[in-house]
Amino acid sequence: MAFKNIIMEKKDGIGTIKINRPQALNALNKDTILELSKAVDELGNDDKIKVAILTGKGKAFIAGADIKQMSTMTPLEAKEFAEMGHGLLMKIENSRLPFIAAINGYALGGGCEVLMACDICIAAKSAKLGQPEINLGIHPGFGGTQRLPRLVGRMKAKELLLTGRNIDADEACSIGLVNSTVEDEKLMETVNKIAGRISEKSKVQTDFIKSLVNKGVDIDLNSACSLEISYFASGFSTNDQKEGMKAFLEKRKPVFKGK
Ligand code: DAK
Repeated sequence: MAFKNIIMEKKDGIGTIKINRPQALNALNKDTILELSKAVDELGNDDKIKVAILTGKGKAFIAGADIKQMSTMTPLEAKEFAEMGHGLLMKIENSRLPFIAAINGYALGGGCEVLMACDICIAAKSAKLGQPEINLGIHPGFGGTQRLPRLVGRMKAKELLLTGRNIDADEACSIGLVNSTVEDEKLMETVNKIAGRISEKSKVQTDFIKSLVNKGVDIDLNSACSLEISYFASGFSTNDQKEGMKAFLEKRKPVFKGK
């Protein structure tokens, strides 16, 4: 389908979604959230796609939810808007595809919340991240009060949420909010390299791993380990397991078919 606020590309098993509202620093209005939702569905339903990249055009990844649009919302409209945002982030989190966030600039408010729903996050050195909602007299509405403490711990999360202080990419990396930082001009090359590497793996297993980690961290260790045992066993019904082990024994590179 044709999109207005995003650009989607598919190449070599990698689906790239670029948010394309640079005039508003890629702020998330309702239309953009809907388009992102459709794009996430489309990539997830495309058998050829193994991994997705999310990035922004211009100097922002996403500078937050659209403040102009939010400024006149009634409580009911705010609820619907928050539900839309949560729906999108759950879709990314529950997608079979690993999502890599390429943070090319500002990732504030809703933008920081989007990156936290992704699986791997690489930031350009010049990126700025944070949850500045408190400066607008609100608190995060797309999961920031929940995912941030799970990622960086309660104390650090509360400091960032309560002060609304933005941090640079290196600090974000030091607290575990992003995986690594790279020089700005190396961002897409680095992210594409990681995506390329993942795209060669068994997509059954990339799906299992993502799902096990996401489900496992929210339940007790015993139940989580039982879940791992059952996924592990079902992996042995796949051709990819047979191919992976056969290739090892034959001293060659495996060719995974995702079955
Ligand atoms: N929304 C709408 N427009 C935005 C925007 C945003 N979040 N961020 C920037 N823009 C627009 C600016 O208004 C400006 O538009 P024009 O004036 O040219 O028409 C254009 O983008 C360029 O921005 P600046 O001129 O400000 O650019 P600078 O380089 O000077 O500054 C900046 C960049 C990122 C420091 C600054 O733009 C800024 O502080 N932006 C706002 C950052 C922010 O506060 N982000 C958090 C947004 S709040 C909820 C649902 C969701 C949420 C909360 C509750 N419920 C329903 C309960 C989520 C909330 C948020 O994300």
